[in-house]
Amino acid sequence: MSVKIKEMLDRPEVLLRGNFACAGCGLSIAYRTAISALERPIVVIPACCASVIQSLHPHVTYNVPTLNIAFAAHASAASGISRAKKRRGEKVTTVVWSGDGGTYDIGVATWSGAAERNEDILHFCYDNGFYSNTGAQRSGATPRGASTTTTPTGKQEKRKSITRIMAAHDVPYIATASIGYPRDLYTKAKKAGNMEGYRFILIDAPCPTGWNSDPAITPELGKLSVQTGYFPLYEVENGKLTFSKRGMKYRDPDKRLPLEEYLDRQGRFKKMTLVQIEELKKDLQFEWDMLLRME
Ligand SMILES: Cc1ncc(C[n+]2csc(CCOP(=O)(O)OP(=O)(O)O)c2C)c(N)n1
Ligand code: SF4
Repeated sequence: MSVKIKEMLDRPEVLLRGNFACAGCGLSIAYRTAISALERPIVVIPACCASVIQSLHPHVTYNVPTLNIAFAAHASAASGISRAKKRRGEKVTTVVWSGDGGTYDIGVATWSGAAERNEDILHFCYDNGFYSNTGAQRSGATPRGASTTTTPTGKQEKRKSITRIMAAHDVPYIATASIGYPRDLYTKAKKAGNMEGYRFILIDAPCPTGWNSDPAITPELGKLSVQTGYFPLYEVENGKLTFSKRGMKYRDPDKRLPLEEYLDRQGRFKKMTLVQIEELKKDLQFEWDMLLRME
C-alpha cells in the first residue's frame, strides 16, 4: 500500500541546499525521495555524479553519513559496514547508491559477490543510461540508438537487463521505480528498508545535461518513460514478479503512449533513424516478454 504524501513531506531533508546538482537533475530527486524513506541510513557512494553533487567539505550537502569509495568497491565496502554494525548491535540501513556505470558495468563483480552472500544491503541504482559525470560516455544501460560521446551515431547494442541479472542471484527483493512517480519510489524504498538481505531498486533518473532535455520536464520524462513502456514498474520477491499499480496497464502494448513521445523530447535520440527506432521498440518488447514470463 502506498504511503501518505504527508509522511513523505514530514521526513527530514537528506539533500541540503547549496548542492552542485544541475537544474532538473533526476538523480537528486531520486536521492531525496528514496533516502528520506529510510531509518538511520549509511550511504556508500562509488565515483559518479552523486559523489560530485554533494559539494566539498566543510559544505557537504548530504545530511546522512556517507562513505565515498572507489568505483568498483561499493558493495564490498557496504558489506563491511553492515557486518560491523550488526556485530555492535547497532540497527542501521546500509545503502549502496550507485549510477548505472557503477552497477551495470564497473561494479558488477562487487555487487554480485555481495548479492550471492545475501549481505544486508539496500542497493539503489539511479539509472540515467550513461556515464554522466565524466562527459556522457555510453554504459551497459544506454538504450540502442541513443547518441553519447562514445556512440555519436547511436549505440549499436541493446541495453542490459540488470534486474534480470540481479534476479538470477535470487535476492529477496528487486524493484524498479521512476522519479516521475515519487510516491511509488518512496513506498518501495521504505518497504525494502524494512527487509533484510540484499535488496535492489533500479530508479529511472533523467539527466537533462546529458540527455539534452529541458530541465523543467524532468518529472514529465520520468512519467513518459513508464507510460510509453520504456521503463516498466514492478517488484520481484522470491523470484515472482508483480507489476506495480502505476505501471500495470502498460503490460498491454495498446495502452502505452507512442514511444516517439518520449524520444522526441530528448536530444540524445534526435539522430535516430526509423530503422533504429523500430529496433529499439523490439528491444523493449523483448524485455516486456521476458518480464511477463516471471509473473
Ligand atoms: C576504475 C575507475 N574507472 C573510471 C573512473 C572514472 N569515472 C568516475 S565516475 C565515472 C562515471 C560514472 O558513471 P555512472 O556510474 O553511470 O554515474 P553517473 O556519472 O552517470 O552519475 C567514471 C568513468 C574511476 N573513477 N574509476
Ligand atoms: S550531469 Fe546529469 S546526473 Fe549529473 S548532476 Fe547533472 S543532471 Fe544530474
